Amino acid sequence: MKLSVSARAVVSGAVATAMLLAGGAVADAASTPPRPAAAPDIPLAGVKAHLSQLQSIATANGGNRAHGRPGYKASIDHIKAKLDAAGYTTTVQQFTASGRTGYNLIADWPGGDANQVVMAGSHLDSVSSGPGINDNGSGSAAVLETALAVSRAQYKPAKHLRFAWWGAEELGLVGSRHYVNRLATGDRSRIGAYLNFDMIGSPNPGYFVYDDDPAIEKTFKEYFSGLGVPTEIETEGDGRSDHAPFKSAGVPVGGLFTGASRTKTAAQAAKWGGTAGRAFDRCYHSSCDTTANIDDTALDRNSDAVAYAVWELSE
Ligand code: DTR
Ligand code: CA
Ligand code: ZN
Ligand code: ZN
Repeated sequence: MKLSVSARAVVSGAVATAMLLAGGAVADAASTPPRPAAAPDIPLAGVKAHLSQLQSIATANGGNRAHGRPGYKASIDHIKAKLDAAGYTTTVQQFTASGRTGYNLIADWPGGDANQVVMAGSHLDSVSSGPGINDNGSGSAAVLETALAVSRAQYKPAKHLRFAWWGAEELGLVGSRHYVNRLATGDRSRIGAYLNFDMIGSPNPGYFVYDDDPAIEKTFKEYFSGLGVPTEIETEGDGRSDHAPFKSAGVPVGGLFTGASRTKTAAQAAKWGGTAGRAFDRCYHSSCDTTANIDDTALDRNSDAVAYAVWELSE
């Protein structure tokens, strides 16, 4: 999906070309500084390939990717290998929850100002009752494909980029809280933004933006208004995902969500399509949260919005 920013870049490029063809001088570089590279269009096929791999991991490991189960560690190993091959510096952070070892995966993109860190994260664990493809393969896959797009573009943002996949969210935000609690005070204050993606491909989707840090919220809203897609403020569960520990520590947070067990209203179906009177995700925390439980359009739009925000907030 094309963005207003890239559209502007195309227009200004066309104007510069026209001026050159006409023999006129190109506008003074000091008065028209070049815009930083626009965010790429994240390929839906890439995001869906990650979801298929997470589904296969669950299927091979008793049908889930839950904390303390083999499918969780296999998910971590799988994502880590892709990030390592793409040039990330990865760290696996261990913790204990309910008597079992849990893991967070942190991936730093080398470069950028270490005093200004932009983070994007998603929980990678499922509940034990299913493979967790919308909750939260969707966020995990979109964040992974955005990280890989950073590498493909060899993006050199002014700020430092860090991506994270959290363990044991389903046990009560255990992994993300562990990470935040372990950060030195100085490192905490260096994180200028934490973006959270938990359930962004719901089969009967809504387009919800967290009503939190104003600059982050504005960035997401700007992306969706460029697509002509109306958004609503997320109200299904303030503080029910991994942004909460960051917010409590004073880090500016934001994120996206397409809805869980709450029912889509007639007004919401009128503006977004889908089925009124039905849950946004009827397979929430169930065995049917498989690769069939994804709306491709919602997953594509939200994945593109992840990349848009990462690019816009880090330049
Ligand atoms: N934390 C989720 C589900 C969830 C419910 N409401 C919200 C709002 C924003 C993000 C996520 C959620 C889970 O993992 O079950
Ligand atoms: Ca896309
Ligand atoms: Zn969940
Ligand atoms: Zn979740």
